[in-house]
Order: sequence, then structure tokens, then C-alpha cells
Amino acid sequence: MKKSVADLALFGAAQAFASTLPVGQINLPSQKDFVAAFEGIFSRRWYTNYGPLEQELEARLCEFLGVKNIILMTNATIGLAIAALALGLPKGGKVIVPSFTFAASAESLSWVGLQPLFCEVDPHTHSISAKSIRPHLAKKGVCAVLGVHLWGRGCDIENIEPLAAEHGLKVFYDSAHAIGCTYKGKTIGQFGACEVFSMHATKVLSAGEGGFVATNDDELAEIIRNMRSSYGHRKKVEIPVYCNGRFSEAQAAMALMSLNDFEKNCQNNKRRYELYKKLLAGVPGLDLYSFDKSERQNYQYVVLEVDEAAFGLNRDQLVKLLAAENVAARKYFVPGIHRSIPYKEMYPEYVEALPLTDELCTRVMQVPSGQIVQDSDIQIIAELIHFIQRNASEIKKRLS
Ligand code: T4K
Repeated sequence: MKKSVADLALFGAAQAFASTLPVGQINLPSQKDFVAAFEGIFSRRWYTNYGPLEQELEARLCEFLGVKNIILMTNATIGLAIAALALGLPKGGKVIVPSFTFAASAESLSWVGLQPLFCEVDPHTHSISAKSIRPHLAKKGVCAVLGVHLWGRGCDIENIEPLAAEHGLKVFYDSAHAIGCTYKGKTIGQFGACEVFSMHATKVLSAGEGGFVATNDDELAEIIRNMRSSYGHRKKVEIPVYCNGRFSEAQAAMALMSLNDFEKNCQNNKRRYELYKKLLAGVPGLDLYSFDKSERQNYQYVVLEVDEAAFGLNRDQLVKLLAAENVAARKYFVPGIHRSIPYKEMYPEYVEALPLTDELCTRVMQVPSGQIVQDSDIQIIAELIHFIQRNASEIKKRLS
């Protein structure tokens, strides 16, 4: 326990943790199950291209999300790019997308010759809403809306979809954070033309690397399956271009094990989230992102917002102090995509146009959660944050 500001690692004292505590899930399966799954792959000698594990995973995900079609993909970035092309959006068309999201949401559009039209987000939910897309709907060249369910919370689907339909726009979703979550009681994956999920190593459902597209539209599913280019139950249909978005048996094995553990991992995430909530309650200037209790959540990210005036230090200073203690808190997402390369040069018109997003980019951070984070670690992180806040003015002097 730190007693004075000189005890902080940033000022040369011992670190609170001997090894780094990352943000991210890294929910590994048991090594025994892992070896057994890989023995099966080796004995079948079937490594990719719609093997038996891939087929089993697609069927299980259909059931899990209550959706007719799942198309597994190398990762969500490829899934988003293929989905955008499969929707038949016109070359050079503009897709309304938030800037407060992971770069892949916009980059996937650029890869397939579409233009991101960056919109604001709701400062409370951090996601796009009918209000934030409304000013852009009638702009020249706009052809679709790509909603993002940030932190797993469904964006304003019930208002976005009818509004987009009035303008003849397609809606699809980047649901990379939202596996197992609901919106108005309905499982995310069932909305829009299609939804794209990530199974990256840091996600609560993990294939190491991986992703998938979910859709109830059979025709769209066939186009996406053909574009992904692998064998299987596909019917040959006309497609804009082939791609390699294949998913391997190794990824499928990891994902199936992760799916078996999904409920348990979400419960553990929730416990960690609630512990942070309890232990950080009352820290001036620090807000824990909250979820609608009536919805199912995966609690994949523990998101904090720092109000510099009340906390006494800014978000960057807090992240730096924690990093020195081996707490690898992250700043998702800095800078906003509209201010990052290449977009700030390609589309300078957005640089000063998104003040709400800019504000979030200076305040929001994530603290470690996931399998390797013990309750005792959270206790230490919370004590550190309390200590830092109590001593904010002295720390600030030292930092300057
Ligand atoms: N849309 C949204 C809204 C997304 O958030 C993402 C990805 C995508 C689309 C695209 O999905 P994918 O194409 O990736 O399927 C991470 C992930 O790479 C990325 O998947 C994720 N979102 C994004 C929010 O975060 P990084 O660069 O911060 O991850 P990385 O590799 O630094 O990992 C975070 C921490 O986890 C590290 O501090 C170390 C730890 N870690 C990581 C890996 C990979 C481990 O302990 N073990 C590991 O194996 O982007």
C-alpha cells in the first residue's frame, strides 16, 4: 500500500504488480481440452475450408444468437469489408459510421472503396443514435449506416432503423463487442441487414483470431459465403469479387471451447465489473460506464470516464501512473478515427466537427478485466486509484 506520493512507481518506487495486468479477456481453455481438440484436427487431416469443427461452430452460433445464418471469417475486419461489399453498396458511397470506435470499423469500408462519413455519438451511451445520424441522412452519396454496439451495449437500433429506412439506407452493425448481449430483450446478431462479430483473443468469445457475420437474410448469406471463398454448403451465386476470409479448424476448436465457457466467463466478468463498481464508488471525478440492468451483457470492458476538474488529474496522467505500476489500462479510442492517419488528411472536414467524440477521447479509459485478473488485483488497482485521486494536487506538481 502506498503511503506517500514518493511510493508511486512513476517516481521511482517499487511497482504494485510484478507482471503486467492487461486489458482484455484472454480466457484460455484448459490445456487438456486444447490438446484433445488438436489431436482430432491432426487425425482428420482437415485444417481449413469448412471442416467439421467449423460446421459445428456455425450451427452452435446460429442457435446461440437465434439467427438463421452464421458465416465464420478470418477476423471481424475482413467480415466487415466482405459484408459491406456483399450489401451491394455503390462504389465510392458514403457510410455513416461513428468515429468513437476501433479503427477497423472505418478501415474496412475504405478497403472496399466506400467512404466513411463520421458522425457523433451519444455522450452517455458512447454509441451512435438517431440524433447523431439525422444531420447526415440526406447528404449526397450516403448509402448506408454502420452502427457500432460499443462496449456491448446495443446502439439506438429502434430509432436508427426506421429513420434509415425512410431515406432508403441499408443498416448493418459492427457488433465486435456485443456477443451474447441483448437489445430490448432480443439477442444482438438479429438486427439490420447483418451484424459482424469479433473473436479476437481479447474478446469474451475467442478463437485467438476470428470473427463472423450473422444474418437472417439467406440471399445475403450466400453472397457472403461465396465471397469468403471456402467449400461447404454453399450455393453458387453471383458475387462482386472473391476474397479469402476463410476460418481454420484451429480457430474453430478454440472458439468451440470458448463457447462452452461463455456463460462462466461472462459471470466472472460481471463479478469483476461489480467489484470495480463497489470499490471505486465515490471517487470524485471518476465514472464507471453503466449498463441497462434489464439487458444481458458480457461485461467484456470495464470502462471509466475521468473528469479532470473533479479528479484532479487528467485521464492521460492516470493511465501513465497506472502503467508505471504495471496496470496496463488502455485508452480506447485515441485518437478518434477522424483525427487519425489517413483520415485526418483524406477528410479534413471532420477534424474539428466532432466535439462530443473529441471530449470522450480525452476522458475514457479501460481497466484490466478478464481471466487473469483476480479480485485481489482489483482491490489493489482500486486502492491505487483512490490514493492517486487523494494526492492529485501533489502528484500534479511533481508531474509538471
Ligand atoms: N470493431 C470494433 C468495435 C473492434 O473493437 C474491433 C477490434 C474490430 C471491429 C475488429 O475486430 P478484429 O478484426 O480484431 O477481429 C485490440 C484487438 O486487437 C482488437 O480485436 C479489438 N477490437 C481492439 C479494441 O483491441 P489492441 O491493439 O489494443 O490489442 P492488443 O493485441 O494490444 O491486446 C490488448 C492487451 O491484451 C495487450 O495489452 C496484451 C493482452 N494480450 C493480447 C493478446 C493478443 C494478451 O495478454 N494475450 C494475447 O494473446 O487491439
